[in-house]
Amino acid sequence: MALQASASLLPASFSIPKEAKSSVSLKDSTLFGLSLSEPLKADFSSSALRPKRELKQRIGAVRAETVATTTPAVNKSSPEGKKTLRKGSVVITGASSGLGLATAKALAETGKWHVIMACRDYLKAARAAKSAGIAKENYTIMHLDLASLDSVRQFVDNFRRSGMPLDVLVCNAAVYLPTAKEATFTAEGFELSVGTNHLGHFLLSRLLLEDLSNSDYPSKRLIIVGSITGNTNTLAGNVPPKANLGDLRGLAGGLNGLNSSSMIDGGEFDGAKAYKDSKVCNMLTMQEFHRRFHEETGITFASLYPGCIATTGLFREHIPLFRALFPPFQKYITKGFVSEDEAGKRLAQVVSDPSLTKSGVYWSWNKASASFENQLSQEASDAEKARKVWDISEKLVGLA
Ligand code: LMG
Ligand code: NDP
Ligand code: PMR
Repeated sequence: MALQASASLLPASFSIPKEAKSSVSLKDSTLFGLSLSEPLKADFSSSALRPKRELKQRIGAVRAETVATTTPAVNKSSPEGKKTLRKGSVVITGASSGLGLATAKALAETGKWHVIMACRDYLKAARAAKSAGIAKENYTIMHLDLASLDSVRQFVDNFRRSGMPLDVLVCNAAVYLPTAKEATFTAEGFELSVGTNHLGHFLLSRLLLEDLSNSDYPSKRLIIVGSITGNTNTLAGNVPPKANLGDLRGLAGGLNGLNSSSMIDGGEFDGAKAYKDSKVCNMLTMQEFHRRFHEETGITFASLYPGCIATTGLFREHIPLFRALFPPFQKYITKGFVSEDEAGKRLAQVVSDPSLTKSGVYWSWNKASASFENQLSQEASDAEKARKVWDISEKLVGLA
C-alpha cells in the first residue's frame, strides 16, 4: 500500500503543464459547439467574472491560487489574433475501469482534455490507460482511495501542488457488495458502500469546489454519477431491496455497525440496498450543491444514469451465474444495456457538451441515445432530505 501510494505521486507524464500551456487553436472548429469567433455566451462568461470572496468565506480557508500561474482558459494573443482555448482539465475518480476509463478515453481522444485519473490502484490505472490507448500527454494518474478521508485530503493536496487547474470534477468511482453477509468499513469506520460512494466523494467535492470556482474555464462542472436503481419511480428501482434512506438515523449515528446501524435507515445490513442508498445520496448531493452554489459560482452541477453497463467491474462481487446472465438479460429483455464505450461517450457529453450546461439536472438517454432531463424519484428529489444528508455528511467527514 505504501509503495502504491508513493508510486502514485508520480504522474504518468509530467509534460502536462507544458501541454496545458500550448493552447489548442479553434480556428476551424467550435469549442463545445460554440463558435469562438463570437463573444462567449453570457452564461459562460458571467461566472468567471463573479467575485469569489463570498464563496471563499463560505467554503473555508483561502489558499494560494495556483490557477493564477496557468494559461488563461481563453487566450486572445495567438499569432493570428484568434481566440484560443487551453485544454480542459478534468478529474475522474475510478478511471481505472468501466465507465470512468471509457470516459477518460472519450475525452482524451478529442485532444481538448487532460484527464486526471484519480485511482486507488496506480498500476491498474496505468495498465488500463495504456491498454485503452490513451496518449501519454493526455492523462495523469494520481492516487485516491475514497475509502479513506486522509487519502481524499492527500489527493486534494497533491492535485493542488501539481499546479493544474480544475475545470470539471467527475465523481464516478463506486463499489457494490451484493453478496456480502456482513458490513465492511472504510478507514474511518463508515459502511464501505456509502462510505466510498457517497462520503468519500462528498469530502472530495466539497474541498475541490474552491478549485473549480477558481477555474477560468468557460464551463465548469461537477458531475456525480447516479443510477436508475436508486430511483423507485422506475421498474429497475423496484427490484428488491429498494433504496430507502428512512429518517437517516443510521447515517446520523456514523454507519459504524457498533453503536449505530451500518445502514442509513438504521436497518439490517444489506449490501445491494447500501449501494442503492449511496446512489440516492449522490443524486441528493448534486441537487444540494446546485441549490447552495450554482448561482454564486456558475458551476454546473449534474448527475446521470448512463444506462446499464452490465459488463463492468461493478458486478465483480456478484455470483458467477449473475455475471453470466445479467448482460444478456439487459441486452435482450430490458433493452437497457449499453456498452462501456457508449456509456463513456454519454458521460463525456455531460462533461463537455455545450447543450448540457443546465445545472441541477439528472441526465438520461432514450432509445435513440439522445440525452434528456429525467425525473428523479420522490426520495431522490426531496430537498429537505438533501439538506439533512448534507448536514450529517459534513459532520461525518469533519467539515462541520
Ligand atoms: C437481490 O435479489 C438479492 O437478494 C441481493 O442480495 C442483491 O443481489 C440484489 O439488486 C441486487 O438482488 C434480487 C432478486 C429479487 O432478483 C433476482 O435476483 C431476479 C431473480 C430472477 C427473477 C426471475 C425474473 C425473470 C426474468 C427472466 C430473465 C432471465 C435471465 C435472468 C437474468 C438474471 C438477472 C437478474 O427479485 C425478486 O424478489 C423477484 C421480484 C422481482 C420483480 C421486480 C419488479 C418489481 C416491479 C414492481 C413494479 C413497480 C411499478 C413500477 C412503477 C413504475 C412506474 C413508472
Ligand atoms: P467499475 O467497477 O468498473 O468501476 C468503478 C471504479 O471505482 C473502479 O475504477 C474502482 O477502482 C473505483 N473504486 C472503487 N473503490 C474505490 C475507492 N475506494 N477509491 C477509489 N476508487 C475506487 O464500475 P462502473 O464503471 O460500472 O461504475 C462506475 C459508476 O457508474 C459508478 O458510480 C456506478 O454506480 C455507476 N453506474 C454503473 C452502472 C452499471 O450498469 N455498471 C449503472 C449506473 C450507474 P479499481 O479499478 O481499483 O477497482
Ligand atoms: Mg435490474 C427496465 C428494466 C431494468 C433496468 C434498466 C435495470 C437496470 N434493471 C431492470 C429490470 C430488472 N432488473 C428486473 C425486472 C429484475 C428482476 C429480474 C432486475 C434484477 C436486477 C438485479 C438482481 N437488476 C440489477 C440487479 C443487480 O444486482 C444490479 C443492481 O441492482 O445493482 C445495484 C441491477 C441493475 N439493474 C439495472 C442496473 C443499471 C443495474 C446495476 C447497476 C446500478 O444501478 O448501478
